[in-house]
Amino acid sequence: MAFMEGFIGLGSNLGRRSRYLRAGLEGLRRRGLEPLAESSVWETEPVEAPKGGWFWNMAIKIDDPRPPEEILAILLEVERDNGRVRAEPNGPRTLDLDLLLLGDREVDGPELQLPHPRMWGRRFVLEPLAEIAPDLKNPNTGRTVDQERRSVGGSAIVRKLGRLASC
Ligand code: PH2
Ligand code: MG
Ligand code: MG
Repeated sequence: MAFMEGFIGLGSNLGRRSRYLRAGLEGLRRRGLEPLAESSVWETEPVEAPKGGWFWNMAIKIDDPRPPEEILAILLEVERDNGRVRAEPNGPRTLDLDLLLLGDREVDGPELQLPHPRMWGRRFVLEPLAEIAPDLKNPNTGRTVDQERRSVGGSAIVRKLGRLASC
């Protein structure tokens, strides 16, 4: 199995957000998903998640030979280890780990879609991702992450906080 570069979006809007992001990265590392690049942390207004507080979002790059379903299983396990409870759609969460892209893999299943179908319209995904992968292409439009970031609509507020280590 060839190694494939992939990107994971992290989010937290419940409890000590810095703690959950740190614990999430540590959980991924322990399972061999080493973050090869790490964006800043961004504080972001909730989008279609009316019940919770503001999010901390970030993105990381990985390079891994495992199939997407196996990577997804790891993400769900690390979420569960960090107290994630799925009580309702888009409810408040200690830790959300979303596989955004994995090489050129296209997946359209009930549990996993790649590229992540909603990522291109979300500033809370594109701002952090553009820090670590500005030239990556959206296969649907041929536009880069940075171009998509600059033209993404919506008025959701995002604010760059800095590196997780200093948050
Ligand atoms: N995640 C969602 C829904 N809404 N809003 C922000 N700001 N950040 C998120 O990570 C987020 C969201 C579904 O996972
Ligand atoms: Mg999500
Ligand atoms: Mg998720």
